[in-house]
Amino acid sequence: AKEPARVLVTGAAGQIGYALVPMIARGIMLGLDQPVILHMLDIPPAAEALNGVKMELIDAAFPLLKGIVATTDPVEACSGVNIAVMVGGFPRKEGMERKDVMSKNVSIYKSQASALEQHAAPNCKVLLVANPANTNALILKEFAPSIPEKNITCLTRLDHNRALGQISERLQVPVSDVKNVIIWGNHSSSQYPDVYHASVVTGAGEKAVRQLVADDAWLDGEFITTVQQRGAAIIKARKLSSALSAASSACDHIRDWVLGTPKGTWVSMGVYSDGSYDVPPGIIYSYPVTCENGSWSIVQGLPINEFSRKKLDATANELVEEKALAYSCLI
Ligand code: NAX
Repeated sequence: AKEPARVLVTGAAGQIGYALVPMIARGIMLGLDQPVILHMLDIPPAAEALNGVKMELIDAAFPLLKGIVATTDPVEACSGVNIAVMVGGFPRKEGMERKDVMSKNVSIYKSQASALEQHAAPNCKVLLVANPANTNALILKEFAPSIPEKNITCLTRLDHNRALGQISERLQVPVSDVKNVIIWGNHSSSQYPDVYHASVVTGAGEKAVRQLVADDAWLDGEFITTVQQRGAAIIKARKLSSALSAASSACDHIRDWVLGTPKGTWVSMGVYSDGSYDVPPGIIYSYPVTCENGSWSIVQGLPINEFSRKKLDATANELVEEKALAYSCLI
């Protein structure tokens, strides 16, 4: 039998945490043959709720769940973890300035970076979910210099899955037959959901999404804005932000990263930019990636037309600005 993997979820008493921890305990993230020990971190005001989540995990009697650490101490939470899913953060409240929210999250991710760097297992893989996800991941990277930069990523898989979902609905094909959409850039409304390289698997081979949809106005307009604004649409409908889809996508992100992407398929991940596709290096930017043997590589050589170029640049510019804002909070 495999040794249990230790998986940290921060913000575990929150809504995404509540949806995510049972998925992990059921083997959806790391596989049905992989035992897990869940580490759950939250802040003292949420300690009682966190304990309630722990009680429910015990009550669910998950066969793969070999242990639970529920704590408000970041050092205890980070000790020996192989995977860290960072969901805890400071939400933007009405009337708050962008800089104030940034400043709170910068200080959270600065200190959690140190806890991870000092106490996580070597080669721990980190997924930042809390917003601003890309920039929080960048701060974590900066303050955890001994964690390889390839191990620090942020979640844009939810946006990727939303794009697959919109194409599936439009073409009335199963979502599992749609592949190779791309989310470029920031997990914000400046992101660019790109279907120029996407296809649908049919009985007669793969067909280009653009050809099948055959409606450029929709693809270049409403499709893009629907994916960009989907988070807001969920809040409007549910009076709460996305949780089950966010949790499920976080599992997809880690599963594909650890176990590999299927041949011929890529996924979107926010990763440290090396300048690929003329994106400025030194920001966490969402790219198309394939994964093998526990590591990702950016898909290279996709042609980028003028329409896409502008959108790749606009979302990169926003990330460069966010980075400057985050750094101004450090002084
Ligand atoms: P909730 O407010 O329900 O939960 C957040 C939890 O984090 C709370 O229990 C809170 O006590 C805890 N927390 C706060 N500061 C902490 C700290 N320093 N250490 C540990 N825990 C801390 O929010 P929820 O709906 O679960 O969303 C969590 C985060 O995910 C938010 O930042 C949200 O914006 C972000 N999202 C990111 C998405 C993505 O695709 N990247 C999509 C979904 C989601 O909106």
